[in-house]
Amino acid sequence: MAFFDRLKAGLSKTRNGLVHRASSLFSSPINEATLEELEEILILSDVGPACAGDIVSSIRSRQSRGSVNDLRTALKQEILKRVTGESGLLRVDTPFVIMVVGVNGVGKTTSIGKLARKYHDEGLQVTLAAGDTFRAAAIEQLEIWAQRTQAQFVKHQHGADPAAVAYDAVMSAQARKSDVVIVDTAGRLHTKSNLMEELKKIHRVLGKAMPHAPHEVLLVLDATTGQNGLQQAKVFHQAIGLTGIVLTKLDGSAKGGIVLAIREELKLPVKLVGVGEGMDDLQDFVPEDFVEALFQES
Ligand SMILES: Nc1nc2c(ncn2[C@@H]2O[C@H](COP(=O)(O)OP(=O)(O)OP(=O)(O)O)[C@@H](O)[C@H]2O)c(=O)[nH]1
Ligand SMILES: [Mg+2]
Repeated sequence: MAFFDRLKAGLSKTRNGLVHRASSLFSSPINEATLEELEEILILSDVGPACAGDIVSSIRSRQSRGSVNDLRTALKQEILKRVTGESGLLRVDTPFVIMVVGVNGVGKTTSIGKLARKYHDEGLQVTLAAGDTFRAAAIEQLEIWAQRTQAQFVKHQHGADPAAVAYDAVMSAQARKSDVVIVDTAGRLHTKSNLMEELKKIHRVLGKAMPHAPHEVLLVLDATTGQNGLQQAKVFHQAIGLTGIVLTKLDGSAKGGIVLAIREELKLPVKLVGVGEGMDDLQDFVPEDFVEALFQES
């Protein structure tokens, strides 16, 4: 299946909850009742109350200026306006160092595997760092991905200091002229301050291993958690300074509207989206494609 079709399939639940639910409004006259209903639908798809209110008031004022022809187009434009911006990861240095963080089970390791595969397909040499030294079998899980994607693999034993693993990975990547280093980390609750300190240390040590590293600090968010993910993101962002979001499990979620809330409330770009469990189910977040896929019928 082509990339766009995967995205479209992955967004089907969000499309049902948002665009399909709103479709009865598209053919009715635009008045206060219609706009109120639209606002409710937007809130239900997790764009966040502030953003929903903002979209509706923008359509209302455009309407009063006579610049709205149909509601469907106006909504599409308002959504696009709010997700436009950079997409994907821009490699700025060699090795390009990516640190991946997030709460338990959101899809960090899987996304790293998919990303390694993507870089491998582009002809780049990748080094994976087994920075989750905490969870049983986490090292082995990443090692399997390294084998599948022909990546170099750097590990210490279970229970070792993850910062040391991260440091070694950058050293090893420099020695072997790897293009990309991706550092896995253990899942952690943002409310556990000692675990957040550990992340700060990994971040600091990467900077010692190489100036400007890590170049990307990606927080993986599970789209099915919707608005709850925002609070996680705020705490991670405060602790280590995120550069972007990887939004996974969009395929299992009707809460894809969270993309808008992330942009509006956190001012962080969604850089990659996960739309399934397969190797090819991680894509650069392309705003125009996202909106097109969301609105495309059948
Ligand atoms: N449907 C779907 N499943 C996904 C996606 N991304 C990851 N998963 C699944 O989510 C589950 C957890 O993935 P992991 O990559 O192990 O998550 P993690 O964040 O590394 O977990 P911990 O290391 O335990 O914190 C796996 O079953 C993945 O296949 C996605 O985009 N869509
Ligand atoms: Mg993991």
